Amino acid sequence: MRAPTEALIVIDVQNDFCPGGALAVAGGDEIIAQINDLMEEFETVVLTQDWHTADHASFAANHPGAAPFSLTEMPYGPQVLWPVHCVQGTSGAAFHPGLRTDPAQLVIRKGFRPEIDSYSAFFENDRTTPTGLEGYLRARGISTVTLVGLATDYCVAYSALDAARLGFAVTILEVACRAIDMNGSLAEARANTISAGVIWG
Ligand code: VGL
Ligand code: ZN
Repeated sequence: MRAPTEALIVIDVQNDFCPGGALAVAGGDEIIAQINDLMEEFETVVLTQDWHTADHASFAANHPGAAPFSLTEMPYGPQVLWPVHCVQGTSGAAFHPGLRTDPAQLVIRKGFRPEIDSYSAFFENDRTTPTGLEGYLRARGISTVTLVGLATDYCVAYSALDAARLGFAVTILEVACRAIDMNGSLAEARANTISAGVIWG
């Protein structure tokens, strides 16, 4: 068992990020058994769930003429335009059926404001609008977080950067993550998180 000051944060293990899903990450389902086992080690387990409105600004389909995976400029900075994914209440937004959800005490939903995307479990992409996870972890005496899930180079990495910035000790357990890896995004995520003090374990 880990110390009670440690939390496991499971990022976006949802159908749309697994093979067959709308924004499938290669091998996304391969990590599930290991994540399920890992939940046994932690008293505090948090799941995140990407949870978009159908009119969400991060969807290429809502930008006439824009191709999925192209870049656009939002008021808060550059934003990748994604295929429609994880729409609230759809089966694509549901957790993968193989993922254990009973051990989790908290599910953080993110990306539900139509005008702003939210990769990180802590802040939306403006890096200032909080999800409330920081307060939850601090109130429970958590100082160390282990991050697993999908996708390594987007939601896992952004969560890790924010957690490190907030002063948590952070490990990305890479064997229990899978990446989108688009235009060098995985190498960039690795470099940025390592500079921020994140451990890749
Ligand atoms: C994610 C792209 C769009 C992720 C979520 O979970 O990494 N990536 N929405
Ligand atoms: Zn999303």
